[in-house]
Amino acid sequence: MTLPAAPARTAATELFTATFGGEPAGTWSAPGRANLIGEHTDYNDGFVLPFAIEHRTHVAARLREDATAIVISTFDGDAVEAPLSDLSALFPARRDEVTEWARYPLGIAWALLDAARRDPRDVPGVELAFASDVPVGAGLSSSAAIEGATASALNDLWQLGLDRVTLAQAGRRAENEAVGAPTGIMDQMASMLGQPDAAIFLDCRSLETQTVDLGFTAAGLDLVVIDTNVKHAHSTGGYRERRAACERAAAAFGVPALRDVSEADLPRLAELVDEVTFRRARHIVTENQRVLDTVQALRETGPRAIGDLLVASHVSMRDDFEISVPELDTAVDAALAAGALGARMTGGGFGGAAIALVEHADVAAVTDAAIAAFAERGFAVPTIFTVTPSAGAARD
Ligand code: GAF
Repeated sequence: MTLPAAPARTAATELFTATFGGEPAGTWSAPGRANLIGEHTDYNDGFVLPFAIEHRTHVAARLREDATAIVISTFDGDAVEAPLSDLSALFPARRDEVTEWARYPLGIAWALLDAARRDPRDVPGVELAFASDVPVGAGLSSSAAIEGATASALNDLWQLGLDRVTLAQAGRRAENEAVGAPTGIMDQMASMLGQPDAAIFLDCRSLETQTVDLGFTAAGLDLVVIDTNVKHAHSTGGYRERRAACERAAAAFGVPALRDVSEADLPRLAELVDEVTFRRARHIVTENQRVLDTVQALRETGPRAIGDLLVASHVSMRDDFEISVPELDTAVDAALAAGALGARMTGGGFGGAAIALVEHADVAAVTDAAIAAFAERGFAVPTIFTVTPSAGAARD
């Protein structure tokens, strides 16, 4: 598929030429994602409904004569170099020796070779130059975009023949073991499998997916992102702690994952765990049901029917899972007060962005309301833009 030339694509190519000389063999790209609903359900074997956005990370890439991987990006000036045969010693044990951003592409190289059962000595080295227009730390998964772009490029250049789900699994492994963030697989699947004007309904246990038409444009709606500019990182405490609470609750209930607990089971679970652990679990159990209800509402009625589900999801994250921050609550409240049909924080939480489903004619009012509400509370100015459900990873 041919994508229109994006500024980041040009920047990646220019960085490639300035660093390595000559032309890349090609450029590949993968998108960030917004999650419509289904938060923290992925690592509980549950359901999610994300969609890829038009913001992409591009990589200009070429094989080398030797067996070295060299990566460079516009977001961190210095090139990072590693012999391919060293990758399995570096990851995961010695990942701290690798510059933080470079753990993503080098981690992908490691995870892909392992998934393809290829000896690193049997593949040529690579030169990779990255540029991105996915906002970093905004909860729009800039990390899955780097992983997806790298995985697509290396899968083609090394002729590994891996399918998209396997590429997504390699991305998650790189994120978990090479970067050290204990995330689920939602972001990588959304970035690999995204479709224009549709969300990806993913069962995180079976990894089966269905495409769900969103039809925002046809319904006269826009999906507005309100990036609070409060940065978050999932390798740090809060995300890990929430995950541990979910695992505790599942173990207390005697099931492999909270996917196996229904709303009817909640009173019994309440007797088995402490109050905080119970609320963490209740978020997951009710959020799984909200994903199923959202898919049904989209299919049977259309996007105007999902506003209340988005709001209920936010309330659950704010009060039960406690991963919102005042800036996200302010964004959601301001958007709703200005007429949004629904709004919620998106992504892992502790910062990042909220999304709001808004009548096309109300986008300016929602934008103004959010900016005014942030100013009133003395918060940093939010970055506000609309996103369009877009295609997944591809050779450009
Ligand atoms: C982050 C993680 F990377 C995802 O796997 C998911 O858990 C999400 O937070 C919360 O839904 O984006």
